[in-house]
Amino acid sequence: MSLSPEEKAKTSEKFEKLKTTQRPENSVGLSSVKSAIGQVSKYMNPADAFKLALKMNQKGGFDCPGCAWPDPDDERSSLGEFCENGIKAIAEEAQNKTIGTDFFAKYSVDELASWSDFEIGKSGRLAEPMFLPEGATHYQPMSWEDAFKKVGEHLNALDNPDEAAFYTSGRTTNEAAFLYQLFVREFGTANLPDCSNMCHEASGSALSETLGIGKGSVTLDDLYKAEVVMVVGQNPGTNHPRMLTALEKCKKNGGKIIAVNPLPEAGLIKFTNPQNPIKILTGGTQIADVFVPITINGDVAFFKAILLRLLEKEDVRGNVFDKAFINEFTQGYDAFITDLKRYNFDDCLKASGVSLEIFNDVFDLILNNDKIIICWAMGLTQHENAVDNIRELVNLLLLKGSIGKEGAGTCPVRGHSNVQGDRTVGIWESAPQAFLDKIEDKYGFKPTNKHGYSVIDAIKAMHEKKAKVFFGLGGNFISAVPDTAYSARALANCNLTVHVSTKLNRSHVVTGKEALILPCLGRTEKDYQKSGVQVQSVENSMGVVSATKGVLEPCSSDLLSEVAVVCGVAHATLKERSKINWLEYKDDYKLVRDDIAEVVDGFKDYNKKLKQPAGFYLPNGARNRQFKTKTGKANFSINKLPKWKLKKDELIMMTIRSHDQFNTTIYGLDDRYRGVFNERRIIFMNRDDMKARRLEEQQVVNLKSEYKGFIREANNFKVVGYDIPKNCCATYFPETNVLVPLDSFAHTAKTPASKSVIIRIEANQ
Ligand SMILES: Nc1nc2c(c(=O)[nH]1)N[C@H]1C(S)=C(S)[C@@H](COP(=O)(O)OP(=O)(O)OC[C@H]3O[C@@H](n4cnc5c(=O)[nH]c(N)nc54)[C@H](O)[C@@H]3O)O[C@H]1N2
Ligand SMILES: Nc1nc2c(c(=O)[nH]1)N[C@H]1C(S)=C(S)[C@@H](COP(=O)(O)OP(=O)(O)OC[C@H]3O[C@@H](n4cnc5c(=O)[nH]c(N)nc54)[C@H](O)[C@@H]3O)O[C@H]1N2
Ligand SMILES: [Mo]
Repeated sequence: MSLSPEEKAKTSEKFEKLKTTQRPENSVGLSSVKSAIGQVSKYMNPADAFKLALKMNQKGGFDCPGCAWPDPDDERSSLGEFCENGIKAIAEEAQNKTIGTDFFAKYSVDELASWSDFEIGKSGRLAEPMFLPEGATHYQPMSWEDAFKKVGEHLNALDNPDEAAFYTSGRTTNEAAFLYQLFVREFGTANLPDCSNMCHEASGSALSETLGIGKGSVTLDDLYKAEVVMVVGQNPGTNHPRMLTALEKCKKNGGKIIAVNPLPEAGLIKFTNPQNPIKILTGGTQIADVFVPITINGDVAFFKAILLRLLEKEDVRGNVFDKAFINEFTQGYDAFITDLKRYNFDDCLKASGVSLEIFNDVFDLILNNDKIIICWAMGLTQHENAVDNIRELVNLLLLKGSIGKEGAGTCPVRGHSNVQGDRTVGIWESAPQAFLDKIEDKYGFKPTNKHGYSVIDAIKAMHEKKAKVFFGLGGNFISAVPDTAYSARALANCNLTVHVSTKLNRSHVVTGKEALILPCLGRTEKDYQKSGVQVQSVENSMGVVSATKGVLEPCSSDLLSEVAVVCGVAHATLKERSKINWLEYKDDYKLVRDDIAEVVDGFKDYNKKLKQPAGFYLPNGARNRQFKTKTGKANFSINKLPKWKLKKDELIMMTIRSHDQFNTTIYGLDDRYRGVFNERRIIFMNRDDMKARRLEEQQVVNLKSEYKGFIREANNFKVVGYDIPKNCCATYFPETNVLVPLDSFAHTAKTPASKSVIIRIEANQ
């Protein structure tokens, strides 16, 4: 009997051997060097590892495939911009073990589905194209030519191009992403869901509306010069370790750091720079000057409390707000102040869960400084009111005039290494008309101006059988998206699912009637094409575009680059009806960049500028106080206090990353900085909440989420008592994605509310 899609999509419920210890105060340092070496030696020969370490994030080397934190423009450490989790990301990709015909003949799709995500990830690099025929139990090999033909046949058999959805994950380079969206638009749809829909979409929505650009405004240099940096809803010690070096530099220059987070995350509390041997021996820097243990989704309330107090002071002193800035550059101030006065400070502070004492520490820093930077990540973007979270922090920056000047501004810290670049070059289901017009001018076809599917729309469309072909350029759709069971059924409804991937993942086993796995080169590998080894490019979190070039030989001779895959699929699908010579681009990626230079703002002389060792900055209006909004000014916004309430027994749950994972890729089973070892099926709980429910440490529980009358379940989790505010709890993504309702998402942006899932806990006898 074959497993149902819902069963295949479920993470393994098997327990490992959980061990917990006291949460360590220090992060990074010697233990991280050890952990990284351990990870590398599992997979790679030492000579390759050394070569990679020297080239990672170096000028002329390759861009780390991990996070999107920028590299310093000038001095870079000679040991590579070392980062434990960066090393893990490249070790994961640059491994020697490969899988192909024999592996897939041995293991059926059902058997692979029964493995844990950790086991799936360990199997090795995908080495040849594989095809799963309808009704078959095993994948079988297929030539590239036949695979392209297969995709083309399915796409051309659709009644309408809108019956296909083309997903992108944020590792895709600018060159591949630009060609991909060009193909999709020429094919005739704007169905371009991407990982940013689940990530920083809420930031993009809020920032575009208020400041006229969906990206952050600061540079690394600003971070060094800020007087106050707030790090809100972000765990840099694990997810952006090199950011700690920038925060450390800011502190050295006299800056103060405020961490706003339900958890006392290790990197924020203490940090030892791994490139500084003296510090490793003597202990690290205390990074956060003030730690604010906010309740989950208490951020609008917390910001409102700050805004209210500022207004009180302004009324008395008259010099708290930057009136010159407000008058010249903003719009909506009066309406904003009128609305703010409807709220009461005590109510707001209470809703945030923060004590008055801690609030006062934060308030003093905000009141007395105006070079303020606010950094944030998923802790703010994955709520129903995520857009409000970000608009409210923008209100604070606007009042203080803390934008578009040195040491001040917005800093949404991006996830995937090129998620920002992908959007810049056109991976956007609702791209602006001006961009579509430029495509029309250049290529002579008219791209649809209908908005396409975002991730949530695509899942619904597949579920309703309105979309019948799913194509994924990178990523692990089924494990990344919310509402796993519903989404699995959606994928299974498709006629064809296709994944362009480096590694095996769960999406390869939760398939449509037919399925293809198309293996591609990773960032670390040399990309040989007719004109020689290709350079590609990526954009980091601060809008710097730089070159990336692989240094290792490809792990299999049967891999294609993402660019070549896109060109192959486009050619096989569009054939003579295309206005574009698809096969030309893959021979020389400079041609792609010449096109990008013509179509996308800010890329003039792209090929030439890419030769600058540290890359080049894209234009950024907010950085220069040129706010390209509908009003031509920076807009104050009016945001309601979120009204969610917990019923008796309910908790609010955030789904977060452990220290040993990159999104759905599980490197290991430890979460060292939180003192958790050898287990991922855990739930972090406040000890009083445990007592009230008579739950013991390590007791096994089942989790239930009820949303609009529908109950979702995830079973077998062990309770871990932790320093987390009352009524809050945390579990790891993707194990609990099954609990995240598809209909619970951020207004305007449709980012799934993965950080505010309301659950109940039941003891499992
Ligand atoms: N090693 C590694 N690096 C990565 C990734 C990875 O998985 N592994 N993923 C990459 C990607 S795609 C992304 S988007 C980023 C993600 O980077 P993060 O956003 O740092 O990742 P999360 O684990 O989702 O952590 C969210 C943080 O927000 C806090 N939080 C949750 N809810 C709230 C809230 O309501 N309010 C506040 N103030 N805080 C809250 C959590 O306690 C946690 O510290 O990292 C990127 N870098
Ligand atoms: N509950 C919950 N859900 C979440 C989140 C959360 O915090 N909580 N976070 C969300 C966020 S922020 C994000 S960004 C998404 C991530 O969603 P995705 O981007 O879809 O997921 P990843 O796990 O990053 O994708 C990993 C896969 O990408 C493939 N891959 C790796 N490198 C390459 C490459 O160079 N090229 C190609 N073609 N493939 C490659 C490998 O096969 C690997 O298995 O998940 C979202 N889902
Ligand atoms: Mo992300």
